[in-house]
Amino acid sequence: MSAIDLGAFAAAIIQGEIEIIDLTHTLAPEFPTIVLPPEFGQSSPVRIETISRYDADGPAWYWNNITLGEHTGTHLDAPVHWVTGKDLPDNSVDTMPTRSMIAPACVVDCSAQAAADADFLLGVPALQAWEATHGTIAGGSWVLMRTDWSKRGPIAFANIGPDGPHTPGPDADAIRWLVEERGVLGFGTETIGTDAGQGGHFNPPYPAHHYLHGAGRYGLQCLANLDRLPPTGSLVVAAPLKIRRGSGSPLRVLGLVATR
Ligand code: 23J
Ligand code: MN
Repeated sequence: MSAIDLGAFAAAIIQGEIEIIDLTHTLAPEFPTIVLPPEFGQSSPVRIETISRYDADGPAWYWNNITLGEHTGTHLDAPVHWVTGKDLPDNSVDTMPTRSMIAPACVVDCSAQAAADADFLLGVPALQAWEATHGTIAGGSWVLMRTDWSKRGPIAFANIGPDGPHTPGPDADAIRWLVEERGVLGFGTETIGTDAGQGGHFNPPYPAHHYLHGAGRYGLQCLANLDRLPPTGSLVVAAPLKIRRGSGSPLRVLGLVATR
């Protein structure tokens, strides 16, 4: 008998004392895929093609072939995704330490600011204000930026203007501070990237990708239901597909929340 009581943990799940919240969007062709400036390569959208459905191609079975970009739907970014993380050890989804696949989460509610300004940027002062209320962000935590972006329809979700996408995200100082001063495991958003829509114009370009992955940390994008997580105290389960040398992966993300 171990001193750590996993039986009590399992019983709490069975009895509904720990709620398991699905932080994942349904993988489907309708869900927006990131669009980069036209001079760059583009992600495949999601395709789901039926092989058979209890028909001549398979009288008793239903199955599909799927086509996915690594960065489609709710997905994880590994350090190798960015040039700053290209030479780090264990930097792809297949070598991600399993220890990093379950971690506590700090949820920063930016929903009001994002509703007022699609280009809202989360900065260090707002993170320090969050800490004054909820306590210091612990090393090894996910920091999840709640914007309620997941509640938008596809057009408003992508929010593409003539000058590119307009979606909220962290500023460069905030991400560097979370990585260097707080030692976070990663940063998660409800939007299509860990960076703001206009993040390609920041210094450095795409600062969340730059700093997170350069330090061996992770990103989560297109999260859902962050409004159902408390600011502190939840656990996030995020285990990517084991794609050989994969830069990222769609995945099921779960939030565990104690109900008493
Ligand atoms: C490639 C280039 C730039 C960006 C991205 C991918 C993502 O947002 C992603 O899904 O990692 S910003
Ligand atoms: Mn990605």
